[in-house]
Amino acid sequence: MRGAQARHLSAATPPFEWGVATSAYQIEGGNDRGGRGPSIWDSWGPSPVNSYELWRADVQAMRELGVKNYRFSISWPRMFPMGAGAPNAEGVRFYSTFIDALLEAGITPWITLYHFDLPQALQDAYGGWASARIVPDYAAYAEAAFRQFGGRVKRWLTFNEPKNFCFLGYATAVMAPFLKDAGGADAWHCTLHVLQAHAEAVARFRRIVPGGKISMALDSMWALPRSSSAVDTEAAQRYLDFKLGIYADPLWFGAWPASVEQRIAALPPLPPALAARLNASQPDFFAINAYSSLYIYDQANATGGYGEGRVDFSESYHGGANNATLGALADSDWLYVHPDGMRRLLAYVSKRYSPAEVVVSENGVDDPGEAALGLPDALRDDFRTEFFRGYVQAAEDAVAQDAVPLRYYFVWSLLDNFEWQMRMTKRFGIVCVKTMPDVIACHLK
Ligand code: GBH
Repeated sequence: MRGAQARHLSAATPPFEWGVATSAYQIEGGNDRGGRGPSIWDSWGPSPVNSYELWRADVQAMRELGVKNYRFSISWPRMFPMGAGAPNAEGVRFYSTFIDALLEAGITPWITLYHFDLPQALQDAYGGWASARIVPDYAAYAEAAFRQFGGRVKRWLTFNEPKNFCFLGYATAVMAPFLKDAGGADAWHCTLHVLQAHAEAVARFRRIVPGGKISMALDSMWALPRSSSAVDTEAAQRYLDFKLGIYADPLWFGAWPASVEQRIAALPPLPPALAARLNASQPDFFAINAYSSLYIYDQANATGGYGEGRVDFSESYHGGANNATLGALADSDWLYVHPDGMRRLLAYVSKRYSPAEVVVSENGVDDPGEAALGLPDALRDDFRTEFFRGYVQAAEDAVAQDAVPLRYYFVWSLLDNFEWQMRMTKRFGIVCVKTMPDVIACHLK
């Protein structure tokens, strides 16, 4: 446990409940255990974190932290090794036992159904999220999870950050399945299929889990116009449309953002039946992963389509001199410490979408240079403590001054974990995980 951090968290008495978050692929390990099938991330590298065996220690860490909510994800290939067909009884049992342990510890489980780890079989069979064939397979998986766990688990997220797995996975080859498509058609189709799969899942959820609450965890940086000019201000709004609105607008308004519709030739139309369905069953809360901000300026001569990271006809100063004025740079090169950006993002989503509840489904930081530190230096958490001091204050201000109905705030992450394409080089845990030579939670030593 990182002592200073734990004290800070438990000392705060904010007007919202605390939670901590993780995802299956990032912490479970055990890729070949318990009948799990391969996922699209397996070949990039297995997570050396071993919650598949050490989950009792995770529950114990949460008890010590005093958090009352845990957001974790189910591994689709652990539930359905081939993605579809018969569920894997051992996988079902693993999550069922874990849920019971959480409830016994007084911790409310929040399940994310899809946090990037597609069964490899479905990528191989039809190209994963680029194909409409994913929709019934996802719906069957979701239905099985609702039936197995919905009696005990009332808070659900259908997806985590679809923009990242659609665009980084199917256009720019940064994340699995590492496909490149300069035209971007597959990423836009992925986006449509995510919305369709979400609608199918929510329809089942309403029948199977009455009284449950469901949403989708979206993410965006907060967009600051580089200047106060009208074109830069509009460019910043376009950034939000393209990063957040492409999911949030269909979910809450049943329509693509107009700025996107006008600019993206590859954008599939939103079928009227889907729009009607989304309208009829809006999310029960707005879930937002909020980390950082960036400066945006208008890119007058952008030509269109998804290319060179310029999906939005604007360009950021990502990692550039301007962004440095936001605040300190964390270990990840995109994460500048900028609490005010989270406050503005929270105010923006509550004003634009008027949700009954807002949930910060992820917020956290990696400590500069930490992966290279040995114990006990890695346990000194001054940077992270300062980060949370600022962001918690920003969240409190959003509630008190901007009337944001923020009810839950999840820290990313409970544990150091496998940070996707960065593997173990970035450490977001408020509980340290020692990975060499043995995987063991540091505080257990
Ligand atoms: C979340 O991703 C994930 O849900 C989680 O799994 C991950 O471990 C955690 O945060 C920490 O990274 O190109 O300028 O838009 C957030 C990942 C970070 C991915 C920002 C896109 C790109 C910045 N996102 N990143 S930018």
